[in-house]
Amino acid sequence: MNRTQSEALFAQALNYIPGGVNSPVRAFRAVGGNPFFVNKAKGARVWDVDGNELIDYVLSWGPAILGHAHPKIITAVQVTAEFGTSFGIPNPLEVTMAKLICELVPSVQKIRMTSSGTEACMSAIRLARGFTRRDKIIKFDGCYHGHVDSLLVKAGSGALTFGHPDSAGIPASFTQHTIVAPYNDVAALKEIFAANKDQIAGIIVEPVPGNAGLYLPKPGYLEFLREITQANGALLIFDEVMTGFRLARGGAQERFNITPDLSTFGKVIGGGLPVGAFGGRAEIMDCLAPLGPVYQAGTLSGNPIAMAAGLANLKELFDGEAYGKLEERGQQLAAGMKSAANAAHVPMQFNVCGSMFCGYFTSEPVHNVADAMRSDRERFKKFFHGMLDAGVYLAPSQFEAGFISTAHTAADIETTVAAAAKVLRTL
Ligand code: KE4
Repeated sequence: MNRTQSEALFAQALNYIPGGVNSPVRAFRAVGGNPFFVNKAKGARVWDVDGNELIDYVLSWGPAILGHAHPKIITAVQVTAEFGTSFGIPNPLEVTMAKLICELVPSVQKIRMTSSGTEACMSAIRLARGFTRRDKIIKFDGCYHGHVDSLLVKAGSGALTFGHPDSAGIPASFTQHTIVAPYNDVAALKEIFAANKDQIAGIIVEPVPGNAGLYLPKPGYLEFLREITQANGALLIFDEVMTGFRLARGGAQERFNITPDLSTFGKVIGGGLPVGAFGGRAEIMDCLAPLGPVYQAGTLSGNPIAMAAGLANLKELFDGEAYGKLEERGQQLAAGMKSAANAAHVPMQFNVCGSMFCGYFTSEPVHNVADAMRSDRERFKKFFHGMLDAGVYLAPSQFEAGFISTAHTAADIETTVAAAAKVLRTL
């Protein structure tokens, strides 16, 4: 595949941008080779600057749930931008967005917009600490909640990919109140609560972790998290930046029927523009400035264009059969990948939840990050590049989830599986 333009751009980028990228996972460090550059995307496809067409399963890491450049989103952005790009003054779209999310997610009685998922998660844990007047926060190994200083401890996503989950530049004092627990492990969490009686402000968790690949909560596990936080006066914070409005209209909390105290959102609610949000019980949210003592702010929070794009994304999602289609495609991809791996005699675990998925090269099931770390990453690298050369763009790391949009057709999935069948035979 000709990538001359991309190579030239990457060489240039390296002179001005650390690692040539504005976010580490884009750098292909986990799979080798250099990233390609994209300047056009439509539906389930992206085109790189050399004109190569790719079926895209990254979808900007989740926001493009309707596929890229959906006409309703493009129009919403164009029409809104005509009247200004940012006011720093309340605008009607912020109210429309807040009202819609509160209607769709029963656990959210009030919500505050931010400009990224990181900000949303950082603000949610500050709020949990302010509301409970406790300091300790529990997170799970392999889960990623953005590059929040106190949460970059055994993080997932890029941090995990680079194999040193704890980042440089974070004083030990910043993480002394962060406790890391193994995901899907009931006994371990019981011990942690017993050893930290009345000191835990909250648990922040990806209800379906998508930052060490993808694995699911074991049956009853999320219910257990709800019970143990309730019993200990700690808050349950669902980080739904990735799962929100993707795994169901009301997110993972609807799919698994759990009511968290706080939730964070991002990605889909911005329709591809910079956005995040955190929301939950009114008595907790009302601790936020200007009402309460927990400070939180943002110049572009509730930006009118991001709101317009997000509202267009959500409204289009909620009309018609979008969620049925996403479920169908996810099942079709999983079935196809599993049979292709069996036919090629390649051990593969293919985890799927709705329109999120991840294939691990291992014969053992993957229920947590320790299982994920045992997969064959060399095989993953070869598979990634084989699929890329076949015109299919998968996430450039074993420790990332893949995403399907409503623009992915059954034929696209068939094409993907056929390509995988060929590549798997070469592994
Ligand atoms: P942002 O700050 O990147 O908008 O959101 C952080 C975040 C928070 N919570 C969850 C569950 C997330 O998945 C993320 C960000 N996801 C990564 C993909 N694994 C973003 C991609 C990147 O870092 O470039």
